[in-house]
Amino acid sequence: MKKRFTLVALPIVAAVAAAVAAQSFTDVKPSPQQVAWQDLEIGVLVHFGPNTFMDREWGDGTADPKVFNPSQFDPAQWVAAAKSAGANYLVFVAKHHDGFSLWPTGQTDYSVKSSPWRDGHGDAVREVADAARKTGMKFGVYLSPWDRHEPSYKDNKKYDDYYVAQLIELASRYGPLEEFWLDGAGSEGHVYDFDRYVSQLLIYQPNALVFADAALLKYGDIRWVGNESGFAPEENWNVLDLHGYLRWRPAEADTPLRKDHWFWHPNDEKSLKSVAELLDTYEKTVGRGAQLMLGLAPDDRGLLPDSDVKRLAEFGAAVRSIYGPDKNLARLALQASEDGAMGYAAMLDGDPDTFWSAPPDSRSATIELSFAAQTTFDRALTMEWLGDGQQIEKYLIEALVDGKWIVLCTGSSIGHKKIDKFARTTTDRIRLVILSSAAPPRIREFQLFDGAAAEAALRRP
Ligand code: FUL
Repeated sequence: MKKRFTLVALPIVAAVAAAVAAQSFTDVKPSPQQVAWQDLEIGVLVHFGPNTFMDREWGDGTADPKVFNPSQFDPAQWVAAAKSAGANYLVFVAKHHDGFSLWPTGQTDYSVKSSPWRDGHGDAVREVADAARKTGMKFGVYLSPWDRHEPSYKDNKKYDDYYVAQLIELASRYGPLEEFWLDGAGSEGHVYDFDRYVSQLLIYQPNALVFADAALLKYGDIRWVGNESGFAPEENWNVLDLHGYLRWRPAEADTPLRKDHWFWHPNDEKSLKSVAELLDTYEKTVGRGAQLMLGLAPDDRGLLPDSDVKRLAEFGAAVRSIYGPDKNLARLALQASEDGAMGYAAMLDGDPDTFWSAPPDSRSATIELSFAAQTTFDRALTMEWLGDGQQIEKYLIEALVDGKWIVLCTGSSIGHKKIDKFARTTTDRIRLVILSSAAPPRIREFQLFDGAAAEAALRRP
């Protein structure tokens, strides 16, 4: 469970707040890096270290480095498994709270250098980064501020120097970092110089996005969703308002593949989440415009257990069996486009790089689509174009059944992606009605799926 950082920078926040007082949520725009990151949708967070060998979640910093000795360390296997689940980036825990560094840092001997693994010449960060990039996956690191081993931790200033030196090593040696994790656990009471940390990071990695909890709004680019159970709120805005300080901070929902366990533990197969649970998590994270960050835990061999590899592949297949591009029934509307659906081609073409925009100055829209034949579906997927900020505030989806328009679902925010499930419906006409929007509504994609049969099959034991 995360504990929050204590915010010590309120005067700065207040000053900036005054400068942006006139802003509203819908004025704030994402950076190009945030837009690209949100398109990644699924990532994995890999925990591996002395804890893996000691049946522990939180090491106290006293573990003998000699315990770290995986016999079959193979990050290519982790990456392949992550890809099969649909993940597009990987964040590696380079140092957890126990202070053990998974790369040969020059700042301490408490690292892989003092372990028997690769005779003390290994560099796990390098091997993981290389394996990820080889397959086109983006790479990032987690460097725990809380350090239960490092003696200088007692002295704020000295520890800042230590942390910054480690951060510079990671930021300058391993190529582009997509995401940098600032985890807040255990740190209450300790004062960190976040201004210095983040400015140093950005010198070496100007495009890196910092993950942090909402209390660190000034330093983060991505916000912790607020739980580790794998869900985002149904109404999910990308902008956060901290006492008048408004910033685009998309949510990342981190949750482990094995319930409550970020590190591997022996005889723990029972905690592996089922495909149905993972699918539910997907729909409540990605399907609510947040990023899904799935925790993976290689075992003491340095491999993901077969059960986990299998589950990741099953999860990826389940998502594709329901939401795969070949299952998108809205494309049929495009094909049956004589009544003008062509005007909506950009939102029906399955290509999120194109979007449909309502006319300038409009604040609502009714998008009506006809199918050539009666069509049955039970869920919709809508993506808002966010380049100019998040605008849509209220919408509903309706179908014409027996000559009457019936409401299938209603919603507030749409954001990056919204999945709405409703009663299975057969119709040849459907409407997406944007009831209110702060600027002309813009839709990247509107898709329809008939997922009930595939979902029932997944839930069968
Ligand atoms: C938490 C940590 O305390 C856990 O051990 C884990 O690293 C998780 C992802 O973040 O705050």
